[in-house]
Amino acid sequence: MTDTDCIFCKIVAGDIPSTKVLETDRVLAFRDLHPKAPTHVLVIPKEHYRDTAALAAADPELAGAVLHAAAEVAAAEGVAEDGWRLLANTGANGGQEVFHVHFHVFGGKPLGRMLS
Ligand code: DGP
Repeated sequence: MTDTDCIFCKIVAGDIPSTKVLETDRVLAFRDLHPKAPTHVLVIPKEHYRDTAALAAADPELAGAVLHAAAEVAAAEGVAEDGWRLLANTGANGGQEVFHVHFHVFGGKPLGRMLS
């Protein structure tokens, strides 16, 4: 399942270049174009789902595979021990700009607290 107008589907297809850090048969991780931390990687399912809710409803196993890949990325980037952040902006109020579900992996510096 792909969306011909989707930037991340084009990255999966290789039509838009990206710096890949991890790839499995169903999951891709690549560096964010505008990094907000020393490690800033996007982890996506190769199949197109618009957001976290759609992915979780349609394919919980794939959602788990994406989560597993995010932890592998953190370990491979060397940020697992010091800590890292996983973020999924969801929908307009959540600040989502690209409507192909993705998880941001941030690390490599103290990230501060979002909630206090
Ligand atoms: P979000 O607000 O959660 O939808 O963030 C989308 C992220 O996607 C944003 O941090 C920038 C990144 N991004 C957008 N277009 C591209 C692209 O073509 N390549 C890469 N590597 N990242 C992109």
